[in-house]
Amino acid sequence: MIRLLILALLISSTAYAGSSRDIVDPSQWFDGGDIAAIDNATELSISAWVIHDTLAEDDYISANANGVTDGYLFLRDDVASISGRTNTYMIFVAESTGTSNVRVEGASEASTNGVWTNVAFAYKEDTASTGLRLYVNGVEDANSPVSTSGIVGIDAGANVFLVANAVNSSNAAGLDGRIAHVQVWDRQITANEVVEAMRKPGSITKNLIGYYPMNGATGAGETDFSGAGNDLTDHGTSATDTDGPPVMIGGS
Ligand SMILES: [Ca+2]
Ligand SMILES: [Ca+2]
Ligand SMILES: [Ca+2]
Repeated sequence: MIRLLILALLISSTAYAGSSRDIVDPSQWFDGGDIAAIDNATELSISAWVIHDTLAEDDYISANANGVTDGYLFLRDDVASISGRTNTYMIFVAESTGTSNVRVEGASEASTNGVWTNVAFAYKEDTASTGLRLYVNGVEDANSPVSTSGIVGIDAGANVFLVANAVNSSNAAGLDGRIAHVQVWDRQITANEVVEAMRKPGSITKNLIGYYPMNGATGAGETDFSGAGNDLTDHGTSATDTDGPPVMIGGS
């Protein structure tokens, strides 16, 4: 009985990695520089845990874009521009070689405030039916997937990889809330991998080109734990928060 109790305590003590960055827009965000692996990606996936402090505005999770003409934008969208659905997530991809773009606008009320939520997209260029997928808390959105046929290349040129912002300058569409365990792959990860990466960040290592627990000190940037060396630079002075999402880290 005592042995079981100790085991339970050990498991519970390792099951929650309590840290995140508490970000206030418009003046706090991160950039990872101009990453060739993203510009040249034919496939790309990103997973992040987020909390939104307000539902009154957009909150960018990540972007590497030249406006709306090249690259990708990944955000909490207060009102989706085509469907009109509200309080949702959106992944938008615009090809670099032409003028086509594709998006998934999620279901209304997919995004709530004050609750840890895992959001992920998985993209593969020029792929009929299944080229772009959106997941919320490990479940594919009802409006996903969509075709990426004819979409080739996402190179946004010298524009940098951003976390918690849409552009590399002060922006109210940046994230107002908390963010943790941002993971980036230059591969379209599978539905099972989305769930695995949500529960055990850092565990899906194939093609992982950025992993940011977001547990760094205020002002110190964020180390890339993927091994690819794509560290993030701090903009503003977002606070370190001891609250983190319900994930398992390390040997648990
Ligand atoms: Ca373009
Ligand atoms: Ca770039
Ligand atoms: Ca915002």
